[in-house]
Amino acid sequence: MTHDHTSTVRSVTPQDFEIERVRADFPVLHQEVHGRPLVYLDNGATTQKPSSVIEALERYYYMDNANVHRGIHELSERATRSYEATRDKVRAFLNARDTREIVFVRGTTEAINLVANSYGRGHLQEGDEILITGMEHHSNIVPWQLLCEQTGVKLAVVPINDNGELILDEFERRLTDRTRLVGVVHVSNALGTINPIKTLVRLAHDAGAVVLVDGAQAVAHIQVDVCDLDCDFYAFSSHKLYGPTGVGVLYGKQELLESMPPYQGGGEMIEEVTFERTTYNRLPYKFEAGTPNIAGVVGFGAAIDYVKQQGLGAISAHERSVLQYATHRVREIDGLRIIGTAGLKCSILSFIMDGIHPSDIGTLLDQLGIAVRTGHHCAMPVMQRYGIPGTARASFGMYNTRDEVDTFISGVIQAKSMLRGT
Ligand code: C6P
Repeated sequence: MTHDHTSTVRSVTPQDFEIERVRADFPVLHQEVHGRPLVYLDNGATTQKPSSVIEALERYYYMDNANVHRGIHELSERATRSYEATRDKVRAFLNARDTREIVFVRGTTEAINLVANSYGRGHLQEGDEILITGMEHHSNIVPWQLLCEQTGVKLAVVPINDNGELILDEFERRLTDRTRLVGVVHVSNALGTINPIKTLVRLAHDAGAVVLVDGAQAVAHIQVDVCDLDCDFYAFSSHKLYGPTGVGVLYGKQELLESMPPYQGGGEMIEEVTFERTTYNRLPYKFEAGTPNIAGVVGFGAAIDYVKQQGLGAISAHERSVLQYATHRVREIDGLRIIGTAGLKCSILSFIMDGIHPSDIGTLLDQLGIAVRTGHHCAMPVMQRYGIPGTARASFGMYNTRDEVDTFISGVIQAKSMLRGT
């Protein structure tokens, strides 16, 4: 398997990263929970926000609040400028060619639903197939199932091996001349596996299929270059990239977005409306019906600035060293099994413990001020693959430290001895 995605990660040593300075930028981290210093290890669910993002939201509502693209007054111009400035920041962040390829949506989920509804209904028909993988989040499964029910398109799934890696031979075997679309997660939220997107895109294109990448768990950890990956669609959420909730991005190649019908109808997405006929606005506005989450988009711009300031290369190197350390340390715990042991992983450490339900571990860790997520992580087929009800999951962000890992390990050991009496 070619591990092509690493090529864009700058080589930086963890020492370059001034962790205490970074932590000082995140007010929420500096509190006690149940009488203990908060150890926030639920970054896969959502990341915390630096002061600069919170201040951007506040500044927008204090000074600039207005609707975008509509008014000729000063506030509307300011709001529009900030909103569109974020679009250009996202374009640069993804190395997309043009801002017309950047559509603002509510989040990854909405971005995938947009493609399923618009591209799917416009371009797919009975007899066609959609190929996804066995490690997808529900939001990259259910929209395709809905489309299949409505159109007679078939859904095929590529299995994963025991380490939680995609079986590449099976991918190639299931990729046929009927496959019209491939939906694949960049980084699995349940396992941490990093998929070889560039290779998958090349294979899919050779077979004549377009590729949608679910980048929800990737963008905060890996430098994404959509031109280099050559993917057709890339979806992600601001809130997992240190930005506000309620904002996400659908990147789409311009010619594909041009060929797609609108997803929702309403204000903003039209050029001219009569009762007989409506013509649509140009890209990307054709896909942005109604008043968007303007404040959220402005805050998202500040989040991208912040991440760029720290440098994704430095963030990745730091997080890699924290994940390696945590992986090494949990292996010391008897009866603990890591779920997701792929050769290439980032940010996520999922595990189960003999005879203990994951939610009991989560509840006890919470009492110690340690926030992890437990359950199926909206990836039930992954749990079915391993024959388990769920996992406990620690997911790391740029501000997590080895000391926090030590606290987490002591917490897991304590939880184990309380629950098992060993
Ligand atoms: N995963 C987690 O704790 P939204 O909710 O639209 O921002 O993102 C959905 C989504 C899509 N794909 C992947 C790979 C994801 O991890 C998520 C969100 C969270 O793992 C909440 S379930």
